[in-house]
Amino acid sequence: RPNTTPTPGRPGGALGPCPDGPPNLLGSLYVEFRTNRTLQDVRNLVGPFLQQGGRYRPSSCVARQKVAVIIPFRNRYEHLTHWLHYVHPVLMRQQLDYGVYVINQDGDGAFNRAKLMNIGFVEALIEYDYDCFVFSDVDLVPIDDRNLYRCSDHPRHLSVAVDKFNFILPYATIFGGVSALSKQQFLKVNGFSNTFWGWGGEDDDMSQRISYRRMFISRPDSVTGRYKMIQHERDSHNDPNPRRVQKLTETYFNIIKDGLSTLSYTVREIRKDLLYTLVTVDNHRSG
Ligand code: UDH
Ligand code: NGS
Repeated sequence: RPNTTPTPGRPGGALGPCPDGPPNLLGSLYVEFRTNRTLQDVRNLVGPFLQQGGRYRPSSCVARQKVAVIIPFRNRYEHLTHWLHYVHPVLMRQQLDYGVYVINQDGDGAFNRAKLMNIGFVEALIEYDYDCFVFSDVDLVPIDDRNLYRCSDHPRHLSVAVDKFNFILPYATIFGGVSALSKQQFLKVNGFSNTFWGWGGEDDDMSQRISYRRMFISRPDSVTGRYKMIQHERDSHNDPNPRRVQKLTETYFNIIKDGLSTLSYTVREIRKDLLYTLVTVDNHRSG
């Protein structure tokens, strides 16, 4: 019988590939946000397994994918602390070779979630040869670790059953919250639009880019795809964008002229915490 288990001690010292199904998953998880947590608490808990910048790779096998987790961010450290506390251990159990990139919008101009995610894609690739990109809101924590943070044959929507929507997908084409695209898939759609300032629509624009480029949205089932959202009020400088619905009628014509190909920004600072890489950027409102 062929030996299919990955063996650390292969001839020449080379590690075997990790199994397709990670063996140490727990399934459904208990998650709560009442406990006060500090970044130092989380460093003490998961830090010993990480490299600076929130980097990890399994020690016993070669990960199947190199995954950059990109979080669009401004002024949400309390949420980030919960996220790091819960999600690092999940990603470790999933045996990913991964890094966490928090893309922090500098200043108090209108927030631009999608542009920050484009910036995360570019900045992560400068650092390492990632082949998969998971884009995650900072307030969404998976409550089932079988929801693998990796890429598939088609762009994948991971946050399909969120508690705030009573664990039901609100509409069929939704692509917000947490999503995963391979490098190839992301390049094929020219990334996200850079021109959605304020709340709403940027994820629907991506959903349309995906279908215009003849791809589909793949999803886990609604048990595996469960999430808890950290409750919060609307942030300042992120009011609903009054142009968002009109803009969605223009996606088809804008794919090639608005996205990675036209991305313009200035990196203000890159700081390595043990738990994440913080990239603070000026995202050029005129761009
Ligand atoms: N984000 C920040 N800082 C901001 C705005 C947004 O970090 O100031 C990021 C963060 O990752 C967040 C994501 O962008 O998870 C999406 O923004 P959001 O949480 O504002 O979007 P959501 O649709 O909430 O979750 C909209 C406001 C709902 C108000 C409900 C009041 N009861
Ligand atoms: C849609 C928004 C999306 C948003 C989704 C869920 O209406 O950007 O609601 O939002 N599209 C438009 O506004 C065009 S949520 O309830 O999670 O805040 O992701």
